[in-house]
Amino acid sequence: MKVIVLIVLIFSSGIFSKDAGNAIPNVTWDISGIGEERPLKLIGKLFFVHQYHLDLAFGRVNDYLCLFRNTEYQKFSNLEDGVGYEVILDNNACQNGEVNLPWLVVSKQATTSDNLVIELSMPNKIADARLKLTLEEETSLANPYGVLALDYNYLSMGGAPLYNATYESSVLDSNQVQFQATVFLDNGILTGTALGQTLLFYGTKILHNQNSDGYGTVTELVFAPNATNVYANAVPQFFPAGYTKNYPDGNPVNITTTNFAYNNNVVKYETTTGYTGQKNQIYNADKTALESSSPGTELCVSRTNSWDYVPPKRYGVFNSSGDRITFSTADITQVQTASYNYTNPEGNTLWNANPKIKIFSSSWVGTALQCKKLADGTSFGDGLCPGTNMNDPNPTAQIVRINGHDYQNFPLFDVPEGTVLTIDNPGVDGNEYYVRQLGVAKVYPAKPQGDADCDSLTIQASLTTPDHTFFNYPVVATPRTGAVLVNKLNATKDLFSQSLGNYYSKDGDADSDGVPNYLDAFPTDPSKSLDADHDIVDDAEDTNGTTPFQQDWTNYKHLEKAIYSNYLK
Ligand SMILES: [Ca+2]
Ligand SMILES: [Ca+2]
Ligand SMILES: [Ca+2]
Ligand SMILES: [Ca+2]
Repeated sequence: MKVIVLIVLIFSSGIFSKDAGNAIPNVTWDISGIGEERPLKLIGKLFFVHQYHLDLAFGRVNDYLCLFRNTEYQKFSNLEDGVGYEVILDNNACQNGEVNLPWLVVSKQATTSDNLVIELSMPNKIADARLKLTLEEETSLANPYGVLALDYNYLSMGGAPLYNATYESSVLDSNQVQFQATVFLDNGILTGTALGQTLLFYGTKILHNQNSDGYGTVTELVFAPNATNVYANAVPQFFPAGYTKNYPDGNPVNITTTNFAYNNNVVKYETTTGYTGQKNQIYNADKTALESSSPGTELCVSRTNSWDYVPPKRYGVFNSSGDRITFSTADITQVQTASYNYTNPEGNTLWNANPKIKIFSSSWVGTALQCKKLADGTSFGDGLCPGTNMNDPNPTAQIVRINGHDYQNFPLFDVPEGTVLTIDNPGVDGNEYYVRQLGVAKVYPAKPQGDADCDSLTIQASLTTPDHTFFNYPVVATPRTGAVLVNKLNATKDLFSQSLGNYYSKDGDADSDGVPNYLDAFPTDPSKSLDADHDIVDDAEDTNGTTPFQQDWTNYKHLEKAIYSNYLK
């Protein structure tokens, strides 16, 4: 049988925290009384990479292959036609958002020389994820990309596309490995805001020299149909009369092209803004000039030993009912504040004498910003990086190079998971909010100037990246299943407690009703065994139908339209 062995690609998984270790103050909140259906319990954690253009080029496919690997497919391949099995995976361990529901798995491989084909699906009340992996050649040290196709289609149950990705790798006649990917993402699923406002499209191509190094290009198109395009006046040649802003053929509000080169140890990259053709610049220490050493546009990061932090807008703030709070403002004078017992070893001058956390919205929690070294997260000075200021449009975006090392503004500290904040504003004084870390970003360590690995790499001209017609949209049918056969989630230690680590043997019959566990949707109830649509209501009692939801992407393929391509790269 073909097995999914290495999952190397560019970045290795594994996350470790650099949390300052400050004690959680005054945790009086008891979440055990909050129902499992409340958002506090249901919303899963998401994982990001700080250098996110590179992550979209490589990283997510690692995370999905990790899910496939953990299904124990070797044991349960080739069940009857139309029959799959249920697994509960530790999604967080694969850097995926946590859910407490079973994945439905169908694994097939006719003979050891045939392709291994595995489908994952997860119908639920909110959204429906379907993944299909076709593994033709296993990954190896020579070719960490293998020869495979992986598709991920994620719809809301209303049918709106939320996320769509296709990854394909092949070996070219030149013996180079080609890896291509397209990703579509509604940014609302990251920010928790309304869907359809910001749509992201990424196209990636990588050429890998077997047993060696490689290079590639990531194109990012940001579509925001309702937003003002700041470039429309600055570079009017890109915005002819009557231009639209719709995905995929309208004018994006922003376009970037990231070119990179890598070896086993490091990735070197630079980013070009598509409407101006300008490369992103790194500033010198006092920001009086652009950095001139070692092209002041090139960054270089290690592929291992990431550190992590929680971006300010990636929290979840919940009230005592377990719902997200509805308060929202971007106005610093309108925020709600809570006193917070935090030691300030850096003496951060932006952190006032009576330290308070600022709550802007249900996802945005502000601590002070602090200049930190991209190599390891250590602080520089006692506030913002030299030359940056809070009035910048995005004070966390600029990279400043000081004595050959790269620095950026990060949150001074992460508010720990499970912190209860007590609001001290007049009028709402005493309200208690529960804070979760819903997004964790991994920072790959920047290498210092003069690093030999970095200096050995040369960034190549942009490759042509695939457009939206690259998506495959495979039909992944919801299989018939029964009891959970694999359970990787020992959930006693976190918010997701429903699965309790329980699973059943495939051919046993726990309730002696004559239906083996793998076909028994109610393995402990001898009067029930069938649940065709996986809504946990027995077929005989199911009043809202028993036909499984089937995804339909017909209206979202946009194959009659080209993707916007009139930009500089
Ligand atoms: Ca049974
Ligand atoms: Ca039963
Ligand atoms: Ca049912
Ligand atoms: Ca039903």
